[in-house]
Amino acid sequence: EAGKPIVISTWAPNAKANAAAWKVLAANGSALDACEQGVWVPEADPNDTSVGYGGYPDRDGRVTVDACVMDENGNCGAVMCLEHILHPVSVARKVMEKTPHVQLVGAGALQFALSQGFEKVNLLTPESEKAWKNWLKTSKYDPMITVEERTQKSKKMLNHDTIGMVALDGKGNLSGACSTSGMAFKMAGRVGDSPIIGAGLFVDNEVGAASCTGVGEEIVKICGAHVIVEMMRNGLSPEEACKKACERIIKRNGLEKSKNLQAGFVAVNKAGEVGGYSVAAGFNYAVHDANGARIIDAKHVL
Ligand code: SD4
Repeated sequence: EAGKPIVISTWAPNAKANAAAWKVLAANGSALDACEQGVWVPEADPNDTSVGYGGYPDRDGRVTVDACVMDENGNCGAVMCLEHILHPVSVARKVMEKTPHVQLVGAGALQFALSQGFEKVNLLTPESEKAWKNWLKTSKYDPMITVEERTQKSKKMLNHDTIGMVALDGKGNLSGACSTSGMAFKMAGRVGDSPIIGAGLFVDNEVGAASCTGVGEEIVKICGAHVIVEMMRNGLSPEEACKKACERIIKRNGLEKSKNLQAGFVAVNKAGEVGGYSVAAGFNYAVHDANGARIIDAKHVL
């Protein structure tokens, strides 16, 4: 059947994550396993400064990570503001599978991870520490630097490459995962959309799945991923649904303020159709299916 299996992720560099996910899907593995193993790739990549190892720290110099998973039965798990763990997505999965809870944060999340055999590691690379020390000179929090045009100006890709991945497997089941180190130089304790079920990720096995990237505060305010799945339920295509979510963000903020923010969404439906959309120019996404891998420049509202 065309369109199945298929995986879609936020941002072009996550084509590498899709390739890992595709291996699982092509071997008739589950969408959940595919998404977990796909997300491992940027989590371990020191050059991805928005996810896991090598992620930019908060303003106090601590790398804190957020991740979640959701499966075809509507089960979900999340960790927030977790330190010292290389694969937060897998801790999120353990929260889903081994605890009566959905979300664990901070010290409790770390305690749980260690109890499950995860190793304590240092996620701050010398490069990210250097970027932080450089940032300290001005200490100006700038969540606006999220699109490639603007990052070219500043010559630094600050809040880029968070992974939101959703997949449809060979059995026709949907799952997803999302992982990030959050906005660079955020306040200590800050959590964005990425580990929030309904905001950074949502899966409904009857309809579709969605995930996203961008200024998390804006995505939380519209329940981004959930609203996209509900709009697909009402008949919109993945691309149309992602566009509507962008329009909601713009409507809330007004045109002027919206020009300074970015949010990018990706979605897949039960038929294996995929799509994405962003508020501003500069967002792209990666797709992998039986026809191979491709990068798509998302349409944007502004
Ligand atoms: C957050 N949505 O923590 C994330 C940031 C992000 O690429 O997507 N960066 O708000």
